[in-house]
Order: sequence, then structure tokens, then C-alpha cells
Amino acid sequence: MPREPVTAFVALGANLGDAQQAVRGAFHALAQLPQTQLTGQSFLYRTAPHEAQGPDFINAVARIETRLTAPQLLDALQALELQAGRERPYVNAPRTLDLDVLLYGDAHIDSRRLTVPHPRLWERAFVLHPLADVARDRVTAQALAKVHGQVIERLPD
Ligand code: PH2
Ligand code: MG
Ligand code: MG
Repeated sequence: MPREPVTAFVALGANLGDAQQAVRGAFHALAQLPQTQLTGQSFLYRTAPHEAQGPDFINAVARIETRLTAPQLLDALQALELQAGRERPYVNAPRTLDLDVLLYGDAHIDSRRLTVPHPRLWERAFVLHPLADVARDRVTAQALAKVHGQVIERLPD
């Protein structure tokens, strides 16, 4: 039996190499995933590293409709990170591309590989602002107020 599609949200981030190009390319790559449609693209944001070192990040959020299971989606995102040359020399090292599952329908997942909703979603301006672009109803003004003060700049379209 084919599965019903699920609405999921993916955070995109990069702060090594041509980060804007990496994030725009990642939107394109998400649109090509099997059993998946890209249904929303946030603006791109330049953001200060949050609990991390290195250059500023480019961040964004994608909305997808997918028939992939959450572990299949994670596999697909990790494959795209590798294709973009991702290396993990240490925790939160600068990266050519980071793709994180933020939300997968209404699922609560707590496995060894994957925690959904993303545990730090509500602490991060670099996630909440682009998420609000593609899921206005999921991000309240109070949530945005809590991350006020984190440096984030919306880039022109
Ligand atoms: N990702 C992190 C840690 N810190 N800071 C910004 N601004 N953007 C990120 O994508 C980011 C971060 C861990 O994945
Ligand atoms: Mg991340
Ligand atoms: Mg990640």
C-alpha cells in the first residue's frame, strides 16, 4: 500500500565555501528526491554562528511533501550532505552543507539517529525565522520574541 504523503520541514545551513550556492543547490536537490515534492522555500538568511565557531552561516528552511519514512528521509539528507563535501572533524565544525529534519508531520521521534521535533528548534533564530516563512502557523510571535537578539539578516531574493 502506498503511504500517505507527510508534510516535513528541513533546515538548511552552510558556512564553508560558497554557502549561498550550497543552500540554493540543496533546495534543488530536495526537489529531486524520490517520492518527494518541494512545496515551500524560505528566504535565505545570513546568521551569526550560534554556539559554534567560524564564519557566518547561510540558513533557510524547506517544506516538503514526502512519502519517504523519517529514517529514509534522514538517509537521503545525509547523502546530499556527503555529495556537498560535508566532513565532520569535530562537533559543530564549519560545514559545506547541513540538512536537519525539523518536523515530520506531527511525529515525535526519539531514536538513536533522529530526534523530531528538532530539540533546539525553539532556541534558534536561524531556524524560526525561515520556518515562519514557510509555516506561518507553526511559529508564534512569542516564539520569535524569545530568540530576539540573535543576529540574523534576511538576504534579498
Ligand atoms: N548550526 C549549528 C550550530 N550553530 N549557527 C547558525 N547561525 N546556523 C546554523 O546552521 C548552525 C549554528 C549546528 O548544526
Ligand atoms: Mg544542524
Ligand atoms: Mg545536522
